[in-house]
Amino acid sequence: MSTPTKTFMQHLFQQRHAGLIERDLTTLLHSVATACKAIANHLKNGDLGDAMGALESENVQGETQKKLDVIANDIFLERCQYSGVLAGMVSEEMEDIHQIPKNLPKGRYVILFDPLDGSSNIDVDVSVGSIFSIFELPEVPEKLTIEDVLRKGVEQVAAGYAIYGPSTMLVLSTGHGVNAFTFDGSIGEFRQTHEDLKIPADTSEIAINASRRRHWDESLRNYVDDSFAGEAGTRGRDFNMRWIASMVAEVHRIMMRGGIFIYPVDDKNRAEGGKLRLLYEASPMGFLVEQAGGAASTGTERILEVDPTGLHQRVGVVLGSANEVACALKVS
Ligand code: P6P
Repeated sequence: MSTPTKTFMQHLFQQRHAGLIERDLTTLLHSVATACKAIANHLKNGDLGDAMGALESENVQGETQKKLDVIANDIFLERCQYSGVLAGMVSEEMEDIHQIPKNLPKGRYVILFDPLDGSSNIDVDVSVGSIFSIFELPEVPEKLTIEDVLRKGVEQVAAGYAIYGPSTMLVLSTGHGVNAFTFDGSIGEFRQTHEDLKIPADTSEIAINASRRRHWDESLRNYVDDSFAGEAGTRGRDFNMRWIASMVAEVHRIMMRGGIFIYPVDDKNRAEGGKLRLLYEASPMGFLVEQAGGAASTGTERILEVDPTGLHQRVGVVLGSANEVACALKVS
């Protein structure tokens, strides 16, 4: 009989036994995996279930909430706050820090998450995902404060995402490389399918919303125009473009085969600081990309070195294949 692939939990147990991660982080990541399974279960029924469509409400970002945005957020809260290892939680869908209910034990970890990224794609059955970032505090706080959670990305102890696509996958780094797991419905567990993912340093695949070209800074326009000029242009080779409007799907493609993803600060979003959120989108994705040998910049600085100023702060994002990110920034 061939050796069965490790489950997600067996992978975590191995890292714990090797002294790479703490027991409580294993507990938290188990809760996260359970939340992702539950969200995947809601998504797979599509319009056959009762979770599709939009609500009247808007989230803290001023975006129309999908029913599944709220359902996914509630699942993350429910599954993770009982873990007994959290000091509190931060979500794209909630304005303020979610304090752990007084009747539940607390711990030294903080999780910041986007429960359902790319949810505008749900109604058209395009891949969406959940993104999470985890920090460890020096001690269990009486009450989790903003100062506790405004931490640089370099301080993350773990980050990952689930992608709900043709298969449901969980991609995780605890600071020791990046590993990927595919959900196996026959046992109800994620099983390891990719070990120590590495992003190729070069690519010819650019993910950018080209409809915003008129808002870009000149240097970015020059980089994209040079690249799209193809073999006859200064780059001397043809490039391809992708845009799924789901960051998790773009980053997953880059994790699997390389590429560059760009959502820059531009004239239209400059007042907000950009489009993508630092703490629960850019920072965890930047951590994963760097752990896989890629690069992750705001366009002006390393994402993981940004000193956060707010829970829902936005930044520019240029991440992926290291040599291509350098090329895009050099032109900048
Ligand atoms: P646009 C989804 O709403 C998201 O936050 C990212 O997942 C995605 O990359 C981006 O916004 C898409 O933005 O402006 O193309 O709709």
